[in-house]
Amino acid sequence: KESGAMKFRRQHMDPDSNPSNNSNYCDQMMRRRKMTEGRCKPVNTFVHEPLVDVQAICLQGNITCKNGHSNCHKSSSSMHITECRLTNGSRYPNCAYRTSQKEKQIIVACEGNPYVPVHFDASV
Ligand code: T3P
Repeated sequence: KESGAMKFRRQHMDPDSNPSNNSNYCDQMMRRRKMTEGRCKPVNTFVHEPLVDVQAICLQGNITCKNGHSNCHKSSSSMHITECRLTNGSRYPNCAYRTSQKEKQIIVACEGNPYVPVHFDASV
């Protein structure tokens, strides 16, 4: 079965690619990473940094998550990310996304032992 840590890596980690000039990145990746099955996931962020650097966020600034839980952590450095946002006219099963590249600090929720990312809360 897929653990929370595995799900985070599937949905949010893409260390080895830089989508810079590929406007189809989100259409391809959202499908490849199985976020267009059953419904189109409305918003999803991919992080283009080494896994160890993203895991290290769990040891960085502790803050409250959007859901009120206290296990969120904000990266001390900004990170290369791609935000995928469902386009207005897009209807399941034809999930169409806008691809935007950003450099922002990210906030993740961490759980378990080892204490690793299991949810992407926001970028700031
Ligand atoms: P997950 O909990 O599986 O990481 O908030 C609902 C989902 O939207 C959540 O999925 C994370 C995702 N999301 C992003 O990936 N990027 C964002 O900037 C925001 C606000 C949400």
